[in-house]
Amino acid sequence: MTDYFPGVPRRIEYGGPQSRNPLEFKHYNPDEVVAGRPMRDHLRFSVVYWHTFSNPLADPFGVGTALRPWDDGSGSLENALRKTDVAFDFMERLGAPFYAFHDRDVAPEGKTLAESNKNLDAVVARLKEHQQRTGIRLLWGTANLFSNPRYAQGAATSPYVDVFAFAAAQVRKAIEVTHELGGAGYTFWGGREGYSTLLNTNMKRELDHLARFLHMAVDYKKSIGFNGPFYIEPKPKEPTKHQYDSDAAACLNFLREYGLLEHFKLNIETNHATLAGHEMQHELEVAAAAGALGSIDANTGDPLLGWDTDQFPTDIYLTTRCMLVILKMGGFTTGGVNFDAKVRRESFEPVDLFHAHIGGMDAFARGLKIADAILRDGRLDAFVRQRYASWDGELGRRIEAGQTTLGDLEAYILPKGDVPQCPSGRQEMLENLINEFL
Ligand code: XLS
Ligand code: NI
Ligand code: NI
Repeated sequence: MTDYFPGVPRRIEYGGPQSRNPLEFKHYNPDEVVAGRPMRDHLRFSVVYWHTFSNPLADPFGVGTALRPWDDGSGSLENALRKTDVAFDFMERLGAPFYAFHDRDVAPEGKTLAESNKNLDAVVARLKEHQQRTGIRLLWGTANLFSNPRYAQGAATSPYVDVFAFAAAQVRKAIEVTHELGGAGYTFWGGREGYSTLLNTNMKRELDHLARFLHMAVDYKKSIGFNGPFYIEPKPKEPTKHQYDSDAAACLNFLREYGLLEHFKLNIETNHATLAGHEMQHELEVAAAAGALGSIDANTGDPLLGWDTDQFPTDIYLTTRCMLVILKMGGFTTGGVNFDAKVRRESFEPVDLFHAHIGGMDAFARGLKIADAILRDGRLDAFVRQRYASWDGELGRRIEAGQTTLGDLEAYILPKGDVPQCPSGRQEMLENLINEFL
């Protein structure tokens, strides 16, 4: 096979923090044990097919700039097959243990659903060979229910029943091939499941349909013996004005309301959290508190651009806070750190794909080491424990156990007159404490 990455070594090595080689890891050392597990198993890095191998780097003001010499832009099956070879070459050099794809990233859409399925089967056979040869695994699969014009008004929430049926058939196939490839999970991102205006929208009916759609997916998953979790990926807007899966709390409420919670976890994406007006740590904690933190789409936005710029994460403060939540929940099981991120339009060369992933992997490796050090140090946790210590007394325990009434609490507090001054929250001290470890 042609070497499409000249100058890039067959394997990106760990050079250590002193290395000045842009094609070496400074912090990601896959075999190094942190908090009882090798870094590789903590982080479970995954490369996304769509941004890394299928994104031409266009923006609303200009065409794609990406130089991808292996891609003839033809949309032929042959081109798609060649792309799989390059994708696995890339992932092998990077040492990424996982990847993720949409059905339409890997195989061209045909004129009919049957033709699209046939294309997909051909590519999946090749992906399977590559997986077996390299040991690289599928973190999750998904269906693209947003690019084709038929989905302009939604897929599972389309006002038109034939569109719903088409989407259902497409998802059936996407779950089937995910299972065929041994995928660890399957993701639903509701790209166009929302609205542009409520004037033409029956929201209640659309939400009922979405729930029916997901229930059928659960039934199908059981019928073929696919045991991986389903993930919902929250995002509040873009492309629609309002997406129903707007944030972690909204997703959890929807899943509970429709009796779907036991079948789903959440796949939390940093830039989506920002668009929802939350910090990533907030979204992770909401999901983790519900026992539903499944996986993350690791990227970041630009604070000065209010859209889903999907940049590679390089901010150590951000990755540290992600890893604090993930370590505290005991680490990933089926999920991982999936780079749903793209290089900038200005970074159009193939080697930029390496720089981007190496930087993201190093940022998460550092975040992991720093979070582990903060947890071992224990002062942060001790502070939070102490802050709630009054709840560990007799009264707190009784309230938490549901053994008190408002009247009991009135009888308790009345003789005291008022509550004495509460201790300081010490935010600045704790921010400084985190910085000790950075
Ligand atoms: C888009 C989403 C998408 C999902 C997969 O904003 O992040 O890439 O992860 O459909
Ligand atoms: Ni995503
Ligand atoms: Ni996104």
